[in-house]
Amino acid sequence: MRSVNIMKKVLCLLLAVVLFASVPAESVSAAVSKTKKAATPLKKNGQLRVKGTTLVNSKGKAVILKGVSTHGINWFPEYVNSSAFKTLRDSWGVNCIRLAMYTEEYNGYCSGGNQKKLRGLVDKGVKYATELGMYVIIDWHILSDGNPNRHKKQALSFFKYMAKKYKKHKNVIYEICNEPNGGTQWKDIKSYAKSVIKTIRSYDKKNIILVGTPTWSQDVDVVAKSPIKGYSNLMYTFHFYAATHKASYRAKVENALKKRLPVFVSEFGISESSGNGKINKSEAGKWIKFLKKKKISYVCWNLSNKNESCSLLKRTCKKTGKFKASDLSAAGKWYKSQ
Ligand code: IDC
Repeated sequence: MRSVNIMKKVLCLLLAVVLFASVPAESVSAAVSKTKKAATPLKKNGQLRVKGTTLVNSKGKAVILKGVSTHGINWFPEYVNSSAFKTLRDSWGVNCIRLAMYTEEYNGYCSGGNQKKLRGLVDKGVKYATELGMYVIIDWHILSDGNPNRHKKQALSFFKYMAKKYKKHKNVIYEICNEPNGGTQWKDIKSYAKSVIKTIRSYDKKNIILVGTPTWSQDVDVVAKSPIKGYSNLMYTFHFYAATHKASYRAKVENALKKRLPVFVSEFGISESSGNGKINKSEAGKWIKFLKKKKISYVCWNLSNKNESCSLLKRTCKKTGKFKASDLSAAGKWYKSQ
């Protein structure tokens, strides 16, 4: 009786081995890639925090966010959709979306735009990113308004709304002022930032907050001399456009890192700083190599088909998702290949 049982077991085992060996290699790799797909960027990394100058995941391991920024969501709301984000995640390897909401330009949040509608767009963007397990930056995109204090009251109520709503989301990042400019000094930005950070932190204790720096978010070296004290998980933004900003700007970042300032590139392009003109792939390559070496996260401007060389889509591309190689601009092709 016992030997019959053993025989049965041996036969079963043999059968299993034969069956496994006959499964075509493709379906094994399909199954593997399916499990890989299931592990979204968010599942893999969970709650992010800042350790020293680096962004780390829930296990304390360094993580680099590689993102794409929308154009202004008030100009190009059509790209805030799940299919676009999914394409970026699955075929570009993007793990972070930046939702740029202009405050001043073209019906911006503080210049006559429909605030309820704009908040709704941000909410939609956060929802899609969350469903896809991607990180998402809520960007208060000051630009021609120069000094963030100009719309400080509105910023406080906007971030109060967002932080209250997203305090339990592990994938939300707040960017409180895109690019201070027009001679706005660090001390002015710092005082604005302290108020906004205090408001955010009274609801959301953990998520990363990105603080803009003087001169279109480039003077990280200046900020490094007197960073904001008393809060954790703050990072400072550095922006560059590769055809304009080269080695001397990398030196500014190095300088800031040496002084232990956590830096995050929440916007860059490979065109000139106007967003147009030539693109410079070789300089862009140097930047990416540098950022990877320093473990700095980066987000590329921008997902739209606007007729500008910084746009990632061709002017003729009318699609708002499922982009193919033929839909991409030169900048888009370059970024996807990274
Ligand atoms: C540009 C857009 C362009 C728009 C302009 C508004 O690409 O379509 O007309 O803003 O003034 C930045 C800004 C970002 C700029 C971008 C390119 O953060 O808003 O977008 N840029 O000029 N800083 C440096 C370059």
